[in-house]
Amino acid sequence: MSDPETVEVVAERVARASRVAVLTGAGVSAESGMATFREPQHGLWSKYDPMELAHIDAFRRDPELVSRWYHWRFSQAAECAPNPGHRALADLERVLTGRGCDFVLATQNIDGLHQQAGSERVLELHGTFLTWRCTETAERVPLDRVDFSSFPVRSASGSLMRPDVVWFGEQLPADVLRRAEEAVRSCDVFMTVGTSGVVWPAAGFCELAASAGAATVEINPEETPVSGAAQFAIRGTSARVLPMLLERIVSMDS
Ligand code: BV8
Repeated sequence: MSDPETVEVVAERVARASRVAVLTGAGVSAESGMATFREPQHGLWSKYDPMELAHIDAFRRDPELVSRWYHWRFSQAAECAPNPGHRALADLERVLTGRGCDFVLATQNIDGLHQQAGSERVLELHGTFLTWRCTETAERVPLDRVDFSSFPVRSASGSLMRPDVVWFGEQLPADVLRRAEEAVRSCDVFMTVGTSGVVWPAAGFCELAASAGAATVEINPEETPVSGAAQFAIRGTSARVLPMLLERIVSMDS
């Protein structure tokens, strides 16, 4: 089936759905200028593997290096704005909830761009780098109140601070994971967008949705390890495909 035909079929499924769940990954932020995990990091950080730096053991071993990496990443993010893909997902949430459809967006991204675009029902599976927290007290501090004058980053009382993200080797927040799995198990349509499908437990969501009887859709320019569990594949970028999908859904009555 060609992409336009697939978009049409998927739009019909979504327009008729009572419950829709979407999972996003770094690919959705790529067209905002955010580097994905799989593409080589630029400049200073090109010699480091993000999968190794985004690990609790890396922070324990070298909190200064890991803190500098996150400082560099959100400094990059400060230049980035939501792209048409983020905005289409925010509009889709508004249209579908306005029609009485239950909509949940679970993201693996930590950049806050979905919320900036207007998405409200967002589950941040892997946390956010827009908040840091004290490793002693777990007190959370917004980015603009964190002291980055020296590294590693410390609180006023001198305790180590860390980004409020979930590192490899750490459990996802239990409540967030429970709500995401609940949405994935009970949805009529599940869309996985801009994710390589290699990071667990999110990597298991497409299979989980399919086995629960949902129509499953992958939106990604490339095939991924979850493509086999996706009933429909739209091989394109999220910034191009999502606005097209939204436009078709809006034109259809529920
Ligand atoms: C846990 C936060 C219990 C920090 C991140 C089962 C089997 C094997 C291993 C495991 C398993 N269960 C658990 C594990 C261990 C581990 C894991 O999954 N390892 C794998 C990788 C081998 N998981 C964990 O540790 C998780 N915790 O399960 O706790 C436990 C613990 C240990 C052992 C057992 C159980 C915690 C995982 C969370 C890690 N934190 N991020 C930070 O961001 O800095 S993950 C991080 O990497 C990102 O959040 C993101 O999720 C991931 C990268 O994935 P993507 O988002 O998909 O990005 P990527 O670059 O890979 O792909 C981009 C895609 O977009 C590509 O497909 C590309 O084609 C596409 N694309 C590009 N441009 C576009 C596009 N698509 C659309 N439009 C475009 N324009």
